[in-house]
Amino acid sequence: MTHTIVNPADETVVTTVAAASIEDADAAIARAARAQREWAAVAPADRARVLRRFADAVDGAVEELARIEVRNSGHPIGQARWEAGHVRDVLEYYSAAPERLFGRQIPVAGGLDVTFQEPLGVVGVITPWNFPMTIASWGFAPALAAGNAVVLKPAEWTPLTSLRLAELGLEAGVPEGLFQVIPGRGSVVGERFITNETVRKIVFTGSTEVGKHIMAGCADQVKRVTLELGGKSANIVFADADLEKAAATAPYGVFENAGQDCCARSRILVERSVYERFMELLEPAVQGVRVGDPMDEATEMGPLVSAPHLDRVRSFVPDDADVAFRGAAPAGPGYWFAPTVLTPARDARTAREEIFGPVVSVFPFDDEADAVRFANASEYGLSGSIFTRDLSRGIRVARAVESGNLSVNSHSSVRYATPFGGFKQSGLGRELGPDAPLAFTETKNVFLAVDPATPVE
Ligand code: TAP
Repeated sequence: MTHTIVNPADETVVTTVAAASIEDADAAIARAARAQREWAAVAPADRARVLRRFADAVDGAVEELARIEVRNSGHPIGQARWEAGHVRDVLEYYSAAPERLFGRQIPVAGGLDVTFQEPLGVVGVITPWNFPMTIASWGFAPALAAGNAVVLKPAEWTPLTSLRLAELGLEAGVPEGLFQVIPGRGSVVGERFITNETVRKIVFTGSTEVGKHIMAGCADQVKRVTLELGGKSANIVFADADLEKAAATAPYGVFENAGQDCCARSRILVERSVYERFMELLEPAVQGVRVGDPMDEATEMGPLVSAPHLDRVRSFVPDDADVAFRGAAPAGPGYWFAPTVLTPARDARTAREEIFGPVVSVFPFDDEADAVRFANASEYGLSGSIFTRDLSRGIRVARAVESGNLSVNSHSSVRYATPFGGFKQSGLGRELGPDAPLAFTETKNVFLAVDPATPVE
């Protein structure tokens, strides 16, 4: 079986990719298990060296990877270059980990007690289509650094950069079989990661629905799992904020990657006393978002990833939707959807469900308590922003919002050196940051009995 890859900007066929069967997945997992045993025995400094060479190979291929992502996913070229550079940075960051996976020495009676961080074995990474290569690297880089092998199943729509990354790894000296990309259907290859006992952990990024299914399936073998799922994050703008800055940046907090971002601030909460003024400032900011050809260096937003996804996003904006204003989008072929600002009721479907497209809803709020209550009135809790000039309020609200990644007076979410993940149904566990390799290890405790010393006179 094959899968046809379509360029979302013009609907031309890019290539076809063979879809793996259950047997293919099993064979890859068996190869990974063999490679892992040898990798775990490689000296830490040598493992580190291989990862640094892998990072160098990615660095040399930033432009190539970016151009692949533009054709496969429709990402603007500037954004795609950032993504490829981020993969390099993630590899570089975790190349330090093999030599720093410290155990502990714990004082006990009768001997010496030490802990070891042992690799899990084979790790299955399942990625979504929205940020194919960056999210892949959050799984494979720390997993390899901790001594594991990785089998990676990319989303069917967007396998191309992951396939190229596996080739770059091999060219850089990653041992054969240690990092394999297995394109195929979620219901075939992804399911096999759940049922194959050699896979000891699944790192899944995707929808909450599939995440719950994977978690339930993993329970059968008590398989380890990390989940990065959906979001419906709030951007809270207080009356004392720099309103010009808040309005100018709000579109980029939600429309980046055409809103196909789990961290999209898709609910803007504005203090009632400045609501009208904020909307006046937001309109030109939304209309100023440059939507168009992803290969144009000036483009800020490209198309949606696929025709089915375009249909899904459209379903949230029917003809009678409360549209306040819209930006522009090209006509003609491609899966285009103009940035759209809605003013729905707080309990509307658009206010509650993740749209994963360039659609944002704006709501007035009365005071700090009301803002926090509404921000938290969601089953999700992934990210969010707070705009205020009051430092104490910024800290208070950041502590009160039930979310894994918050930023005050900016929309920053992802840095490879800081932990990333969700509260509530946005996920389980954390990726990135200094502790990520530990999530790919088991702690082993070893006690060595020491004969008591003969008393010295
Ligand atoms: P999903 O439909 O959940 O797909 C994600 C991945 O899971 C794909 O590779 C998919 O394969 C695979 N899959 C589907 N069914 C499976 C099964 N039964 N067993 C194992 N794997 C299976 O999500 P999506 O539509 O690609 O991505 C959008 C969602 O991801 C959004 O909800 C978004 O919020 C979330 N997301 C979250 C984050 C973080 S970090 N929290 C980051 C990005 C995206 P196929 O491609 O073959 O369907």
